[in-house]
Amino acid sequence: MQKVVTVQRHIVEQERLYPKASGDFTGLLWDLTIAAKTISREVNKAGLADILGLTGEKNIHGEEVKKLDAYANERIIKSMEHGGHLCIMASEENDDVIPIPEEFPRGKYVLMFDPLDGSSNIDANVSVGTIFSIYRRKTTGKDASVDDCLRKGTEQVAAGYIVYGSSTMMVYTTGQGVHGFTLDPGIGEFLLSHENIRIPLKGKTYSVNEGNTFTWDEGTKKYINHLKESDTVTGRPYSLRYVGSLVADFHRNLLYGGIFLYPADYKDPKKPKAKLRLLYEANPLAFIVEQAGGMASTGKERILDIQATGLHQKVPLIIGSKEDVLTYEKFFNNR
Ligand code: P6P
Repeated sequence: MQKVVTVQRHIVEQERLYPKASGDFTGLLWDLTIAAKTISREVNKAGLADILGLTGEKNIHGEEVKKLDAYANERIIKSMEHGGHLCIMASEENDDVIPIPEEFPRGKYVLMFDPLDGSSNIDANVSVGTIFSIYRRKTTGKDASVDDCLRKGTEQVAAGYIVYGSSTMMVYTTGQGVHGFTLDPGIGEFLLSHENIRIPLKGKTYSVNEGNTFTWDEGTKKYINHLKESDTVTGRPYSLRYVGSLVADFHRNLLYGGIFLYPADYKDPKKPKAKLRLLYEANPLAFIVEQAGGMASTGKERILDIQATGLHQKVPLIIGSKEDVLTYEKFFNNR
């Protein structure tokens, strides 16, 4: 019988790899799993409860905030702010950083997250997800600041996501490989189901919104056309798989191999416009994919090497199987 390993036990075992670990980090990840279970419960009954539909508010990106977005955001903040593990937080749903209230102890970690990515799909019961990224505090003194958030992705100490789909799965890395846990609703525990995930070197599917083709640069257009020509080895062109929910598209490519692309919009060649956010979408997924043997690039540079200059900074994201991303880079840079 396969050993039953809960995510809590796995985190403790991961902590033992760091002799100097204080347990602070373990507590932080544990608190995050509580928030994940609570959000999963609400997402799974969203169709029944009156939490579908819009709050009537818009977030910093001008996107309609759905009730479940707001609920997930609030849930994570309330679950994380009192544990004494964090010095500051940042969320896709909040314009500015989220300080730790005066009444709670501060810790040495920074948490940035997208509470419910892909939420425009919620009403259609399409998979959505939470994405998180964790750093050690950089500044000193009483209060942390936005400078603790504007980092390079290579400084992350952990990253992960929870995908609320046919089942709820939590996938995370602390730099010791990538591990997946499936929620057993019967016992309310995330159980190890995908130990040491490795992404295939080359995939057979690509994920991109082809409706944006007219906005792409020439290199991207040529790359996508290349994928549609029959492959000399398999004799088959790549298949298009696009959910329109980043976590769902990424998760499928992580397990099966493939490439996800959200290129910049080059309608104005002098001012290319990206959509996905660096700090709480591209960076955490880039950390995960590299730990699984894959690659994440803007087309020009490694995602994890980018020095963040804004909380909600956007970047082009090309992520997945290493050989596929390398081939994209050749087309994008006309090599
Ligand atoms: P488009 C969802 O709103 C999201 O941020 C990601 O989850 C997803 O990958 C992307 O936008 C989809 O964007 O322009 O194809 O609808």
